Amino acid sequence: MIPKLRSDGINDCPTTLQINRGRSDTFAEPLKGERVILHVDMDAFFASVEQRERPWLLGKPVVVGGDPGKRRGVVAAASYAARKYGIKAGMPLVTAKKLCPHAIFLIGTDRDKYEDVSSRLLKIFYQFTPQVEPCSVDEAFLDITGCESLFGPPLQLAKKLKEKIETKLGLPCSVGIAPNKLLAKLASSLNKPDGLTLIPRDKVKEMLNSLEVTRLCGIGNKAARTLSTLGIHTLGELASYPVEVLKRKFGKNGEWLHLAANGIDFSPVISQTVPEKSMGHERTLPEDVTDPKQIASVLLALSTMVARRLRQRRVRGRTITLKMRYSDFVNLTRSETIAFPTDSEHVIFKVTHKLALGATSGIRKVRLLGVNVSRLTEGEKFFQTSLPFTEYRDKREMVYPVMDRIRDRFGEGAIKWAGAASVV
Ligand code: DCP
Ligand code: CA
Repeated sequence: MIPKLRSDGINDCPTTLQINRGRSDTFAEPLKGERVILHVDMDAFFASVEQRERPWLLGKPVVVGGDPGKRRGVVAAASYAARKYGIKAGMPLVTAKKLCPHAIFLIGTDRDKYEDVSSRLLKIFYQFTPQVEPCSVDEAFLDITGCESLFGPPLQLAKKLKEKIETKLGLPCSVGIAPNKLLAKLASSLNKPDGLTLIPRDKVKEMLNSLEVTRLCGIGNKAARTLSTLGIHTLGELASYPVEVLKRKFGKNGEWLHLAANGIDFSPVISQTVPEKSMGHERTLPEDVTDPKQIASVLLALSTMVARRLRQRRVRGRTITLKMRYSDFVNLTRSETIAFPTDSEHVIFKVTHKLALGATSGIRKVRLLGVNVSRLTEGEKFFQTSLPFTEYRDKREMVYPVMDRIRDRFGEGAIKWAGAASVV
């Protein structure tokens, strides 16, 4: 039986393994004849990067927020010392300040710094296996099946990886090892921070049994509320619940819930390959415009077209570029790189609109507008849906699949957002 998680997220379970430097008896051969998947997740990523630069902040409650104008004043990252006061990501900074007035509040606007760490991290992963699937700015899946002859058993490899990240980048991370991605992701979250957790196939039932359903990536609070009406609170209860009833209640997701609670997941690690370097659309306007509203409506339409193409190719991008040609044929391009890859028209629009506001005077006429998304990565939507709705996600994303299906059936111009120009 797994004891209940303590509020600080540390699990005392004897079948999970907290990293224990100097002890070799924890590195037994666990996963013969199975896929071996690692999930690496940096601990309190933005906060740890800031602490690394100011070592006197190590162990202190550190909160990284954004520029209040830009990020609506929410917590982006909280060090584990800050979390003891109840501070968590997404919380308004004012609330965080009330919970812990003596916390150190930093503004984390230097995205380039975090991205630089992110790409250095990726290079370290590739030293262990070519099968690497980054799934956010500070998380990745690594398929290390068959890597034993080079690095030893999975736990040993994971320990080497953690040590390399610590020596090269000076940052803490948590690693989960399991026979599939779903369980590896769960494992990395069980003993944060600085965790190293293995879920062997023969311990899945035991280790999942008493965990709350929301511990599993893909089961959000809304699903949990519906499940609780069925008397299901733990993964053990979900695993043994009749799948037919789940299907009636959740449609095709019912079957996924059943499989997931039983620790079954066949999704492959999709290593990062970039089929196209960027995707974009541009339009010469029927007449030159100065009105910011008209510019915004064209940008929304172009952002929607680009996002739809990204979704069709199942890729997402992080660098969003606005192109503008003025009536005197002078071209201007402005780019912004966001922390998480996106395929959301509203995220793309938000960025291009902001860039356009900085590049239009209301007097100079604009002749052409273009929207481009680059730094593309492949990946599974499933794991990205765990991101909260912040500047990286938009609630309207929930209707994208429906709108895409309408366009598939009736053509690109069949449906558009209110306020979007007709540019198809
Ligand atoms: N992030 C953000 N806004 C959010 C959530 C996250 O800007 N609402 C940024 C800051 C985080 C980074 O993304 O440091 C990684 O997000 P995680 O969800 O992995 O959270 P942390 O790494 O901060 O903490 P944990 O140790 O729980 O993984
Ligand atoms: Ca993290």
